[in-house]
Amino acid sequence: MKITDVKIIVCSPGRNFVTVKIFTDEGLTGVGDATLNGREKAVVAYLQEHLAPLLIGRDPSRIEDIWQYFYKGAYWRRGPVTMAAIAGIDTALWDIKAKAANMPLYQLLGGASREKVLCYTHAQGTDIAEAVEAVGRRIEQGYKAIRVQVGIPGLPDVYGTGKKSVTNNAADDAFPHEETWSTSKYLRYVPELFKAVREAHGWDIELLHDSHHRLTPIEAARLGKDLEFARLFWLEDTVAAEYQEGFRLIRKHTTTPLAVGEVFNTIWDARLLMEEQLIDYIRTTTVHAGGVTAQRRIMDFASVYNVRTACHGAMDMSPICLGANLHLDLWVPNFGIQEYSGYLPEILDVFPSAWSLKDGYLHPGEAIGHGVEIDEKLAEKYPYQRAYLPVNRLEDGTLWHW
Ligand code: EZ4
Ligand code: CO
Repeated sequence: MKITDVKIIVCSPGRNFVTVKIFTDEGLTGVGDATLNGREKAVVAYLQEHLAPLLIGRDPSRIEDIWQYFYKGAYWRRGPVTMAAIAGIDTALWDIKAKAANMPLYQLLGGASREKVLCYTHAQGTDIAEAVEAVGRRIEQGYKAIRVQVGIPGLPDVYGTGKKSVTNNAADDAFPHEETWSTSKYLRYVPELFKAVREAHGWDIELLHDSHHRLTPIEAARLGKDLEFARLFWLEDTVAAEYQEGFRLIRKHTTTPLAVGEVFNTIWDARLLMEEQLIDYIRTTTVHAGGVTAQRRIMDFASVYNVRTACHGAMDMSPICLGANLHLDLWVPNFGIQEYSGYLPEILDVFPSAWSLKDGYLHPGEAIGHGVEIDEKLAEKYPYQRAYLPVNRLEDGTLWHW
């Protein structure tokens, strides 16, 4: 088999997605997600100008060699743009390989280790009462694990709670939306949130929380301690993860389980955290960590250190990324949980998907390949819109981590 064409498709059915579609001389095609929220066109240029031309005529079955060729062959390694581009190609190649084998992808990876994939979804409110109600609605929908975020009194809009943060879309004014942050206000309020959620909904539901990179290690340690009573499933992204040694300090102070890694793009970003068992869950995902090939390697490495998997799965990764993740999730022995924030109906129309959700569990489906396609005609109706993730400032104007 030979690769005959590579198409890079950009569409915006509610938010921007970059999709790689690979064509072969035997008529098989494969698709992969290459979306990098807010920097989509950088990945498109990387793919179009540098990678796609080097794929024509290659044997699509040589997935590992193609991965190494683009990773080592660039000389310039790692980074979110490079790795999202490689991921788009790699995921499309696994799709083709599984279709050629006439199997769902999870069968190629080693087969199912479980019947279904536990997921967590999001609930949020501008205040505690609203957040408690939102959790109740999610429980009624059958979810077994819920990430809860709340607005903080005195701060106009906070990560994960307002419309702007949820859509992450700045198309209306073409500048990133700006939020305001105060760590001391946040640290005082969050334990109140989880006290109220436990009082209202009891102990049978798994609860998670995301600090979105905003704390210092000692602040994260305090929050972890203050939340121990609530028995969280995890506390996510407490500190900006460039400073990985900071996790040693957090770990010494709290038994609240820790998750990190949605912005990681290689196995090396997670090495120290895993080797020293400083985290409990690794949040890398196929699109941002270099595709199925690289994500599988990270998952295997994690298993050596009792770290469990927890693929990032917010709406700004396309249903193709979720589909690929679900095949890995169904196979991986050290599975933890899969994030699922749901998709707008327009997105699901553009990306017909074999995966399904039932009673708080996902399943990749039995379609051959990874089971997600793109409706190119429909995608054309949703042209790219320039959009950014928000930025975040302290009350005195200092630019902070979003
Ligand atoms: O902010 O996907 O755990 N999920 C998250 C997400 C991220 C966005 C960034 O692109 O933190 O909501
Ligand atoms: Co997160």
